[in-house]
Amino acid sequence: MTPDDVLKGLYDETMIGNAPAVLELTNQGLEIGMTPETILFDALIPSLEEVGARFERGDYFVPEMLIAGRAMSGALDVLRPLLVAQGVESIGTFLMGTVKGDVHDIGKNLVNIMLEGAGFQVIDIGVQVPPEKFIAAIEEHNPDIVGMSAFLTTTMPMFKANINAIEKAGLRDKVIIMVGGAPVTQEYADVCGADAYAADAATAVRRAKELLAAKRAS
Ligand code: B1M
Repeated sequence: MTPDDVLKGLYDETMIGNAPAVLELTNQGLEIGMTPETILFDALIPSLEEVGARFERGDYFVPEMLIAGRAMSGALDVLRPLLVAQGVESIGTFLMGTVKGDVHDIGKNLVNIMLEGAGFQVIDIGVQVPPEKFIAAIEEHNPDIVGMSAFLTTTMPMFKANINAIEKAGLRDKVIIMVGGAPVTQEYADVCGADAYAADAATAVRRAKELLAAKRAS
């Protein structure tokens, strides 16, 4: 099998949510020397983007999105240890959650993997996280950065609700707040009062490092 066969197979099998085939192809790709990044960015993510486009056109429904998402998550489990730096000393703590009302977690998990790969200690508090859970986790873990993901236009307002609650709890000055997720924009992040926005996992890592350096310098 050539790398192109693997990429095409991964794209097609993710699209139809064939989790065993996606797992098998991921392992085969790695065996023939493909990088985890190639598998992720040249096959898995484009395939999920097409799944979303089909859903928008009415060609796919929630079950199809669900099984495609599960197939991608299975591959991420294999890629995670390869993308995450081993034995690196933590450069900072990043608390991450998907906001209340939102169950999407693939993008959040990918950002987490990249952050861990860059040396952050990531505390993932899961999906559908209400403001009080963010606050309890900040009090417990004392993170440098709090990350919030939202993937629906209907759940994006939870950023502001969370930030208000963090302010009310007297914790706003202690943490940097970063937001992201498919429908989020820099303008929306500014309106919510977040300190930073990132459109993708690589940018999230870069912004996190910049913000941390600025915080430590001040
Ligand atoms: Co949903 N869904 N979904 N879905 N789903 C989207 C998001 C949608 C865009 C599809 C579409 O219409 N094209 C649409 C939202 C439209 C909108 O509001 N703008 C949508 C909808 C409508 C829904 C439901 C309402 C459908 C319904 O029930 N009628 C429902 C809502 C459920 C809920 O949350 N309450 C729903 C359900 C689901 C499933 C459960 C079936 C499944 C989720 C499985 C899971 O996550 N475990 C699912 C899926 C798979 C998708 C799509 C197809 C794929 C999402 C994904 O994983 N993308 C998605 C379509 C799409 O995005 N094209 C869609 C890959 C991922 C790597 O990218 O998530 O963008 P992304 O993450 C990126 C960046 O956003 C960024 O970095 C990541 C990596 O580069 N990022 C951050 C993310 N978090 C960040 C945080 C940061 C910084 C950057 O700082 C803290």
